[in-house]
Amino acid sequence: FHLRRELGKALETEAITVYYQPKYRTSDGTLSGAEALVRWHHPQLGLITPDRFIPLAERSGQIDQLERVILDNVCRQIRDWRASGLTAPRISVNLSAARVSDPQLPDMVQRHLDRHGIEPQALLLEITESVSIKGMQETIGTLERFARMGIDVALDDFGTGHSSLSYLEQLPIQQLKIDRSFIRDLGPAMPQQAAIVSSIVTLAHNLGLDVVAEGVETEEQLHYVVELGCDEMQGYLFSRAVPADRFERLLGGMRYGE
Ligand code: G
Ligand code: G
Ligand code: MN
Ligand code: NA
Repeated sequence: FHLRRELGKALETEAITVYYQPKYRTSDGTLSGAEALVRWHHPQLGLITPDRFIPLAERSGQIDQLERVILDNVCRQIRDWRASGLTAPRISVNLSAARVSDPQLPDMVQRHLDRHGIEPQALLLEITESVSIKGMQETIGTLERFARMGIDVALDDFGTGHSSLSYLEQLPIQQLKIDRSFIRDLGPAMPQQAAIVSSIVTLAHNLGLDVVAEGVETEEQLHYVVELGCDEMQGYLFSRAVPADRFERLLGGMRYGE
């Protein structure tokens, strides 16, 4: 298979779909949002995960089109949920690091919101720490546009990049997602790990940012992220990313564990 050509075909059809992974408030276990995670259903190859095709799309120049398809999918889904009487929580959409410095991006997002009659606050955008230093001024400009539009931005995978602290100070963002590698090792055997997470939470809160713990897989990790003051949490302990029709079942106001 020529994956690039196959992706081109997929972008013209219904083969690209979006799964949703729920996020919960640590304070009361209620649903706070969901992260949109793209999936590609190939007729012969089966389910292809984004680690395989996002980098490909970035190299091949198909990322713009892929991003439009994902945003259209998410905005349409929010509209459909509302039409059937469901209240969708805020949906986080990942933006490719390669695209964040693009000055056209805010207009593209606004067009999708308008097309489906969705207000900007229904979305949250996730950017990764690997946004290039080279495009830093452009990135700041783009994020300021999003802020004026009323769309919050999260810094994803926090702690894995190289310039975390200078980014935090410069980027106009509202949320910080602690990378799952920090959550994985939380436990009595590794008190240093709790110290690191605790420091990140304090730093973020002092900067006025909300903190999301990613990759919570065990009850013990859950205990730690609550104790350490994270505001929201997400991970396999609660749910993997699931198709929209399965995510819908969570929209009735249920708490984790109920
Ligand atoms: O969904 P999964 O856990 O397999 O995601 C693997 C990687 O692909 C993660 O780094 C995730 O951020 C990225 N990814 C998933 N969905 C999207 C998307 O819609 N856009 C972008 N740019 N990246 C995504
Ligand atoms: O890079 P980003 O943080 O957007 O990546 C999200 C990825 O993390 C998705 O591939 C998603 O499936 C994965 N993920 C979500 N929760 C967990 C978890 O609890 N454990 C692990 N190992 N991966 C997770
Ligand atoms: Mn993410
Ligand atoms: Na992440």
